[in-house]
Amino acid sequence: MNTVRKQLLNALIEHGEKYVSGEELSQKLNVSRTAIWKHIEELRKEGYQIEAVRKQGYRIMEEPNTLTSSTLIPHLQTNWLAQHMHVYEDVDSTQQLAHQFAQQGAANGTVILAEQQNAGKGRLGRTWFSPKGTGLWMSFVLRPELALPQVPQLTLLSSVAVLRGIKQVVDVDVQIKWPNDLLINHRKLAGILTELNAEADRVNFVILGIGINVNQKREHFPDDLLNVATSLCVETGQVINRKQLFIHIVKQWEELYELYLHKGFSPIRTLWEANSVSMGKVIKARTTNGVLEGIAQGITNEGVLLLQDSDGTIHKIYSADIETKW
Ligand code: BTX
Repeated sequence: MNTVRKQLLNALIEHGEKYVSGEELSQKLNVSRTAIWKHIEELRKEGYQIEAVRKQGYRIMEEPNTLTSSTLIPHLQTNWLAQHMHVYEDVDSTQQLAHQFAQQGAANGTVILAEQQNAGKGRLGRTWFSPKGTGLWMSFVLRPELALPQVPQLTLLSSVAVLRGIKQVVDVDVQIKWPNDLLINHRKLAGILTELNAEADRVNFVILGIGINVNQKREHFPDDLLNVATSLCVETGQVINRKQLFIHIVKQWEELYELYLHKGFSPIRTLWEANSVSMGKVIKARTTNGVLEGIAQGITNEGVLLLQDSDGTIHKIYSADIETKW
């Protein structure tokens, strides 16, 4: 977006419901009142509903419902996360693009967001259903100074951040399932995919993918997901403002990450355990070495899941799919 238009948009957003006069805007941005009027027309073409009242000025009535960097960035409450954004209509996978951006030197905290993914990625070669305009499908480029074994902690941190961001926007009972799912009423609301680009002992970058079902109706899900997936709209009956959700999630993410950098994983672990669906319950863990059954005891400071089997032996689970027995 043109710089003057960006400044104009920021000025209108700052004034919220109050009018700001063409005169004041023209002085502030150092352009003529005719130029202000032309930029207002361009913003209207982008979907902003801007009211103009004689002798009072302009104000924004409604912002476009689509996600664009110009509609998101002015509202961000972060210092670095999402301050650089690339937003697309239609992509194969935001993960793929984020890897490319990271290889080309994208800054820490760059976010890639898409309205639709045609080949959304889950873990272990699985796919992630990402229909147009109804979810948040995004990937963060992160350049953390972490040792390799610490990287899975970022998945757990992300589940807490997404949960907290959701709760800021809508009153709903979300729970975390180790390692990477958010559930409502035992159905999958969101998934997190952490991918790593590293050398033997050094992290080059992490691409952290977050997929959240926001405004899908039940009938929008394909048959194979009908009984396993859900969306915020299905659970609450409300259409949720995706922009607000995004803004709160990135804010929570940045705050928790700063906490993590200063205080380590322990406070994140406490928050994670407090919101986990499986702690203290009997679970089945399908690992690459077979199936283990027992009680989920907690997670370690490395983010590893502890499972106690019927003999009392504690197993450390590094990677698995978990089934919880209700
Ligand atoms: P996962 O492997 O834990 O979950 C994938 C499984 O979840 C699928 O096999 C299917 O059963 C189910 N599933 C697929 N789509 C959905 C959906 N929309 N809602 C609920 N359940 C579903 C979880 O992997 C990690 C997903 C990360 C997705 C994000 S979106 C932005 C970024 N870009 C990208 O390509 N992936 C990530």
